[in-house]
Amino acid sequence: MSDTPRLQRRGKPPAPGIVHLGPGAFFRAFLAPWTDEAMKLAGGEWGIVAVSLQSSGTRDRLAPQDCVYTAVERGPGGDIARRVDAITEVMVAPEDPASVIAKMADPAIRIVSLTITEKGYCRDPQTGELLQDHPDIRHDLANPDNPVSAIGFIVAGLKARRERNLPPFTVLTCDNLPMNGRMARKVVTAFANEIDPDLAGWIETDAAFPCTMVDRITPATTPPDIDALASSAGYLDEAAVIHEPFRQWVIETGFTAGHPDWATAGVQFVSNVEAHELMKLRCLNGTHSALAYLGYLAGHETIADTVADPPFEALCTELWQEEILPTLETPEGEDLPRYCQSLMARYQNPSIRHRTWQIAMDGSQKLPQRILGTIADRLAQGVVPQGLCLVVAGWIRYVGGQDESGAPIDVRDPLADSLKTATGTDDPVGAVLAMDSIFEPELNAQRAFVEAVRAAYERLGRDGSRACVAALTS
Ligand code: CS2
Repeated sequence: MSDTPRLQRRGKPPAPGIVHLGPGAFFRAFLAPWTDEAMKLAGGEWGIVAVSLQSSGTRDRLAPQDCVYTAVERGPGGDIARRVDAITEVMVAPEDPASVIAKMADPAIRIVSLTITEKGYCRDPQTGELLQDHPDIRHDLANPDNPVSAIGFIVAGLKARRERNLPPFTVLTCDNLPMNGRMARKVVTAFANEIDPDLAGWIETDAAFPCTMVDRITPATTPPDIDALASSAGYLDEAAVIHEPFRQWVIETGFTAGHPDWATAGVQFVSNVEAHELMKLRCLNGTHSALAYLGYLAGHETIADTVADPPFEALCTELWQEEILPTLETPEGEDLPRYCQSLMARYQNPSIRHRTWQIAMDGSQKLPQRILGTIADRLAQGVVPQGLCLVVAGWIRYVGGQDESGAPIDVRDPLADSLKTATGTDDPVGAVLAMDSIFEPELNAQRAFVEAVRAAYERLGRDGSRACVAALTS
């Protein structure tokens, strides 16, 4: 494809209004196209300055094409490619942190949005408290004007705005965490309090952290995806992203200084997003993680492959009907059984190759909100949710680092080392469940839960994942 011309911008880029931290594939398949559409439909100066907190890869791919790229919607019937013009610039924070802070303190910037994944918040996954001894947080508390973490940058940007008598920007988190805005407010304020309690007070009273529910399945882009786009579109786009047709974004109202007219492009604004978030985290992300661990162990590469195997399709139905839906309130405008049916259709989309390995990453950060809260609620209703206990056992097998054929698993998780050590002891289940940054002590104190996970772990070792799933759903 070396002679294919590179994608180029037509016309002028929009004026910036947003700084976005974490410009990975999900951002490029979701927030950026949605903002692009809102500007194209309703106007407004909401161009996005994208900031990579770690590597220069995204900048190196986007800069040679004027920050324009293609979002490819991949439905069962084929692809629809759309150009996204909303990104104005990509900055690489470690190369020049002061310029990133200066950009956040620019009066034109009214929103700082985030897709930094669960672990980017440097919080205890179970309590939500800021991890003061996280290496990045320790670094940033000692060097607040030269930060490395998203939290350090947000506080430095807010501090610079306060010094310039500017209103704070709105912090808009778009990560899959329950009450993600409240959680971001908590870690940002805790950090600010360590360096300047007055600043923390100003953030507490004046800044806005709306909660959001975000949803669009976005598998990692592969080199064949880039080649296929080059053949069909006639240009090379190294920053292209692939996504499913479905998307849903529910945002709480209350921004400090306005926002793009996202509603024109189909975003829902509500006064409280909690019921939507729980529905999505428990129904979608909960079964996604279930399919990721149990599917991977059974040798399935993608979600579509996994649900094409009948016991795994039945597993989802069982989890939704018997274990998850009884813990949920119906959010306004939703129908839970219909929502779950539509999830199954999305998982079955054969054109989306969403790898079980990709979803299995960072389980220590994901399990509490996807699986463990549901288990706790179901136990409180007097029922031991055997399916979700099997998922926890599957995850413990997975982080043990060996699949059912004896091959090593490339486990990616901030707690991978501790998990590996725990699974190597005489009592792997007991040792993992004792990790109190993941498991609430109240949950561990419930004998029925511990016994169910232990029994499922034994069965998985003896019979294998597929047989365990088949036995559960027969
Ligand atoms: C997935 C999510 O990778 C994962 O953990 O469960 O990224 C999922 O695809 C999105 O939340 C869908 O909106």
